[in-house]
Amino acid sequence: MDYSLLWLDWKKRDDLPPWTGRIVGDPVSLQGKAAMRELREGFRELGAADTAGRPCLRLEETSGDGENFCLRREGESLILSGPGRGLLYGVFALLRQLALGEEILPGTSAPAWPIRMLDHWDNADGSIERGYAGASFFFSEGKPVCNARTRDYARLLASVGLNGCCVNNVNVKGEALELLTGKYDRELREIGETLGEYGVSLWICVSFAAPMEQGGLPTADPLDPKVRRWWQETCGRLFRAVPGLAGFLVKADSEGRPGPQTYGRSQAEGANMLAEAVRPYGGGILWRCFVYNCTQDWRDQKTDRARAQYDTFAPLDGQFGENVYLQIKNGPVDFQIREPVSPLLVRLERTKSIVEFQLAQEYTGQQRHVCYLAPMMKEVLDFAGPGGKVKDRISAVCAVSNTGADFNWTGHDLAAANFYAFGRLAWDLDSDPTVLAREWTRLTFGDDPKAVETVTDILLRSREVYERYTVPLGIGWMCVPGTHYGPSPEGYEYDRWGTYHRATHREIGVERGPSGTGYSEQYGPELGRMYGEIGTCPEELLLFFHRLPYNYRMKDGRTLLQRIYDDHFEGCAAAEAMAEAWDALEGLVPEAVFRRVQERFREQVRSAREWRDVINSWLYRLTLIPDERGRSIWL
Ligand code: GCW
Repeated sequence: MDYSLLWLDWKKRDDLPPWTGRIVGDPVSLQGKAAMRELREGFRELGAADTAGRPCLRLEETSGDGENFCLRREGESLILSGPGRGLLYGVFALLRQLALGEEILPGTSAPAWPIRMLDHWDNADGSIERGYAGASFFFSEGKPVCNARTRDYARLLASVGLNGCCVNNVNVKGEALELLTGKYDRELREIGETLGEYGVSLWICVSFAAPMEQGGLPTADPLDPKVRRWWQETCGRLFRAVPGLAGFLVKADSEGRPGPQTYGRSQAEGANMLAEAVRPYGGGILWRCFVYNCTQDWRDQKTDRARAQYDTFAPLDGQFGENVYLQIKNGPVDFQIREPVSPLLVRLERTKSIVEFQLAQEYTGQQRHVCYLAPMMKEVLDFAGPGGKVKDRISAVCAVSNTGADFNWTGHDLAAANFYAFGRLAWDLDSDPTVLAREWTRLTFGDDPKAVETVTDILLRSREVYERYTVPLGIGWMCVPGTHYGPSPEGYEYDRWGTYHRATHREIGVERGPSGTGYSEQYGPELGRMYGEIGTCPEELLLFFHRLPYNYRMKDGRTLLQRIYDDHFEGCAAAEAMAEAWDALEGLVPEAVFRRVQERFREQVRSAREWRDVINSWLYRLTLIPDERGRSIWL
C-alpha cells in the first residue's frame, strides 16, 4: 500500500471496555455490512480480547436510509442501532472514542446537514488544479480510476461523517467532458458503488456548454427546447447507468466558463433547467455563485469584485428550484487568509445554500506552510447576520479537498487535520476546533504528552501566524500571480482580476463603506454600520473595508504602518518558533513523518522571512517611514 491510513490507523489500547469482547448482529444493507467489517477490523487493531461470553456490542439495523445512530446500554452490553449508514457513522464514532480512551455514553447523534461533501478539482489527465498533494487518485491519463485507494478514501470520508464527493474539477475540460456522454459510465458506476458502500454519494462537474460541446447543438441556451431535451435525455441515460450519482456541481459564467448569461438568461434560468433534468432521479444541482467580472480595468474604481456575488444572486432569491443549492464561498472574494463572511450566506431567505470552504491551501501556504483552518470554518458557521447564524441558514456544507496521491494524502502531514476537522464540524457544528485539533493529533500520533501538546499548539497558532507574516488586516492578495505562492505586493495591482489595494505613499486599501463601494451595506443596517464605520470595524478586517493613511492610530495606539511592520516581524519569529518546536519532537513521532514535516517547516520559515522582508520593504519604500524599533528593513 503506497499511502497511509491517516487517523484510521488504530493503535493498541489496554483499557477497552468489556463489551468489546464480542460483536453481535447481522446488518443486511451494504453500509451496515461495511460497518460490521470496520468494527471487527477496528477491534482487532485496538487489541480487543476475544471473549465468547457476555457482555457484547450489538449492532441493530433499523429500516430507512437516515444517517442517525443511537447508543444504549443493556446491562454491561452496548447496543448500537440505526439504519445502515447510521451504523457506519456510529461504528466510526465508537472506534474513535475507544482509540481516544473516552467514556462512551448512551445517546443519539445525527448530522447537522444532509449534504457534507468534498469537492475535487481533479482533471482527467491526473493533474489537480490548486492541488498540493501529488496527482489525482480519481483520474489517470484521461480516465476515471477506481481501486483500493478509492475505497480507503471513502472510509476516511465516512469516518469523519462526510457523505458526498465531487470527483472532477469545476473547470471541466479535456476528457472530463466525456463523463456525461456514456464513455466512462462503467468507471463512474464503479466509483459510485465503491463510495456508496461507505454512504458517500458521487457528484460530478459538468460544463454548461455540454449540449454544444458534446451534443453538437448550435446553442446551450437554457430556454431552448432542444437544449432542455438534450439535458433530459443525457441525464436519463447517465443516472440509470450510474446509480450512485447524486447530481451536478456547476461553475457557470465564472472565470471564462460558459453559462446562461451568454444567452441573456439569468442564473436561476440556467440552474433550474439543469435541476429539472436531474429531478426525476432525485438529483441535485450545486450552482456556484463565484460569478464576477474577471476582466476588470484596474483604472475603474467603481466596480468592486467583493460586491458581485450578492449583487448577482440576492435579487434572484426564491427563484431557484427546490433541488438547487447555491454554492457560496465562505468569503466574498476568494479564500484569502482573512475575509469577512460572505453576506450572501446570511441574506438568502427562500433559497437553499451550501457554504464552500477551501481545504486546499491555495492562499494559505499551499500545504507547505501549516495552517489549521478549523477556527476559520467555525467563525464562519457561527457568524450571525440579520436573520440568524450562518449555520442555521445554510442547508449543506462542502470544501475543496486538499488530498492527492501523495503517501500522506495531504502533502503536509499536518494538513490532514483540516480534512479531519472539516468532516467533524460538518457533522457536529458545535464541535470545538481546539478539541478537534487535539483529537486528530492523538489519533494520528498517539498519546505521548509532549508530542500531543506541541502539535496541538502548532495547529492552533498556525492561522494567526500565517496571517501575520503574509497579507495585513484583511487586504488579501499580494501573492505571486498565477501560482498564488509567495509575496508580490503589486502582483495583481494592474491586472484584470478585481483584486486591488491601490496603495500610494499616503494610503492603502479600497473603501468599502457607504462613502466607497457600499459593499458594507450588503450586510443590512446593523452589521453594515459596524463594518462601514472605521471605529467599529473589527481591526483584523480594517483594510478589507477601509482605505486608510499609514499613520491611522490602531486601538492600541500604534500606527497602522507600525502594526503591519510588527505583525511581519512577530509572525515570522512565531513561524521560526513553531519550526523549532517541531524539531524537538524527533523520536516522539514516526521518523518519516518527522523528516517530512521538518522539510516543510524549513520552507515555511524561508517563505515567512521572504514575506516579512518583501512586504515591509515595499511599504518602507512607499512611505519612507522607518520601523520605530529600528529593525532591518531594506530600502
Ligand atoms: O481562486 C480561483 C482559483 C481557481 C479556481 C477558482 C474557482 C477552480 O485560482 O483555480 O478554479 O478560484 O473557485 O472556481
